[in-house]
Amino acid sequence: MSEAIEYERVGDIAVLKANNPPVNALGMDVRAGLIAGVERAEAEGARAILIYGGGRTYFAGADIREFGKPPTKPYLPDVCNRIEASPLLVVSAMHGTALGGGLEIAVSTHYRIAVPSARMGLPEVHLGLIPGATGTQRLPRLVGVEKSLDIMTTGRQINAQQALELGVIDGIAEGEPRDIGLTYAQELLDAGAPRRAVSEMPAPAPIDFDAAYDATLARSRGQISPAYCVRAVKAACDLPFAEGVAAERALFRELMETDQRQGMIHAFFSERAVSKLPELEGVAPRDVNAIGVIGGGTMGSGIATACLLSGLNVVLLEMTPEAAEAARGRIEGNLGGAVKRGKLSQDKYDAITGKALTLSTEYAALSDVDLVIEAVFEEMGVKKQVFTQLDAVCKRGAVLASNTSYLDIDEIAACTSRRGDVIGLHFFSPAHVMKLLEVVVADATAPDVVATGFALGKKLGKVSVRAGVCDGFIGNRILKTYRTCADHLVLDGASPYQIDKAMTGFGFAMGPFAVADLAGLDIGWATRKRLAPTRDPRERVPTYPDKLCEHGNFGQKTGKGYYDYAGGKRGGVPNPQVMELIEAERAELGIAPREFSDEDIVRRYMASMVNEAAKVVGEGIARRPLDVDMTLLFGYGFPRYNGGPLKWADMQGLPALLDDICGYAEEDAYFWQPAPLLEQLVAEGRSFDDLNKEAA
Ligand code: T1G
Repeated sequence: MSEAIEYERVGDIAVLKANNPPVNALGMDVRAGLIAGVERAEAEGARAILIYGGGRTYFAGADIREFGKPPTKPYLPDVCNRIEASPLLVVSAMHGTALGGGLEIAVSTHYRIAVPSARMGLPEVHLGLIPGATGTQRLPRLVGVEKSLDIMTTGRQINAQQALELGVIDGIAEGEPRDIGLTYAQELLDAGAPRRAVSEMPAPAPIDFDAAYDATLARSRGQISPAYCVRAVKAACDLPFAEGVAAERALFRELMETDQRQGMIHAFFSERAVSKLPELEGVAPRDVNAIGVIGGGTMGSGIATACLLSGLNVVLLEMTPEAAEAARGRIEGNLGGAVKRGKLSQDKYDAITGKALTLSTEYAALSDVDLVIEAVFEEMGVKKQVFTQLDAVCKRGAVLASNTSYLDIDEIAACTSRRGDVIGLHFFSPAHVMKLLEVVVADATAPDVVATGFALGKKLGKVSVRAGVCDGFIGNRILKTYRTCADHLVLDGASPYQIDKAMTGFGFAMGPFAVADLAGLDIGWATRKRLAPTRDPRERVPTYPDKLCEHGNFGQKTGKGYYDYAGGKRGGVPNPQVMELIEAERAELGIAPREFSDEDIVRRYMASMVNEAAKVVGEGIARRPLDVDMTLLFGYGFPRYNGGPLKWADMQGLPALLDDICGYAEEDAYFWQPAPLLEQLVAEGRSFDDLNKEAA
């Protein structure tokens, strides 16, 4: 018997306990162990079988590490069908997160009980797949088409109470899974309960599947697996069970071969790998219980909100009592949103805004905090003043962090007597919502301070990425390049609106010009002015965006930018002044505008992103290609099903991309200088993924 499934007899009940930490993934040994356990129970004359998970959870799904490799027997659908076909009464006792194949195993058993904290779901769409072990055929029989499609196409988890109300489980009981399972199985035996095979239940009532397919595709922003769920569930209505399972298998296998599946599984593992830094192994973070935040503007109050929501005490410093109260208002507004969304109880809201938050105008109030995050005006002189004060008042060992989005952390550290304690913690607005945190490591930053930055990121529920010091670190540096590429496309003939449409077609939620309107055009304007004195004369920099700002058009915050929001239409309508400015500039530059297809636009935009990303990795600003991928996914809305720009590049083929870049360089050699790392990988026939593997 495989130790992945431990076998035990308790009276008439055979107990199969999963023992495959950390999440009882349904790897080959587990699958084989389940079948062997069922067969042994039947051979020994048991009357019932109890299946549950040892450790932290019932089966959390198929073993994702097996995907992309040749499937090994026994296949999971066959395991599910074999469990259900047993003449014995088969019971599941569920805890933790029964997900994907885990829930498919559970609904193949005849009865299901769960502890109150159990959660379950079919999250396969988050991996670019659909449930592939009969879930699309059994769940609709249990809960109906519409409820099962909601669970499958969103991939969301449901809690035990919701599962009970839906009919996914039969009961909820306090206690250890083994104990509540044995009790329930014995009750069923004593009551003479019949086997209850879900596959023998009547096919679910159909819906308008064409409409459901189209609606699902429309809201999936280019991702295809949610709509494939609709096709699989349709098979559950149209076909006998066994044929429905075959139809599901065919759809599953089709998706297994897609780039979207590759991209999303890359994202799944990279999201976990990105905060695992070999150089931090064995390095203990410093204790952080009380945080100081300096500056209560949008960023400062967002950061304070994130810390408060994570149970940390916060001392927020502002210049005046009025500014401090305004910050409190922003924080209470942020928290109030969480209460409205049911993410925060009123009691917790009261505790946070009552005790955990302290406002002050005196630096002395920071004398006892463990870590300070500065979020004041983005000007080096102001930052240096703040850090000089912090150096004077903060206790020894306090970590001094700046939330700056591009300024030099080494220069900031140099104005203190404790350079080892200084680090960058770059949050993204809104800081209590956006998951990305760039942990910017300066030359002198101590390893335990880096570890503290990552520990804080984990506590705040962030995806933390280690970044080196350069203008814009990882994300904003790459953003500046692909935004410039978009500006060049506009000068040469494309319109901002065509570019936005092309990039939303690629999978971004918003195109670059709509994003600029959202963030505020004055930010880019200030950056261009800041960089102008040191700009290389070969750099093509359009002037139409500056003219747009000079007319007071800063985007959504002023009601007009690339788009005009006056009509209240979501997303606004094109602002006619923009094309006038663009056409005037083209005329001034003697540019005859040319046609670009959407494909041309995507190709250039992405080539510029990949090229700069390769420079960022090559220079060591990002440790690995996956660090760039996670930065773009969690901070810049890069479509998850493409895995990230460098995963996408690998799937496109690096030689073709390099050829494109060399071709574009003939038009503008300065902007399109190929990244040395990209040239090296192409010369050596390697991929960015190879670098990820080497760095693991
Ligand atoms: N396979 C392999 N490894 C897995 C895994 C899985 N399904 N789930 C987690 N891990 C690893 C993870 O990489 C990490 O490894 C460690 O376990 C802890 O995970 C046929 C096709 C269960 C909610 O999509 O959602 O079934 O980094 O850090 O925050 O229809 O893991 O320590 O080396 O995330 O407590 C469907 C995916 C699969 C569930 C726990 N199931 N996992 O979260 O820990 S497809 C899923 C999760 C499928 C069938 C289809 C979460 C979790 P390491 P963690 P956590």
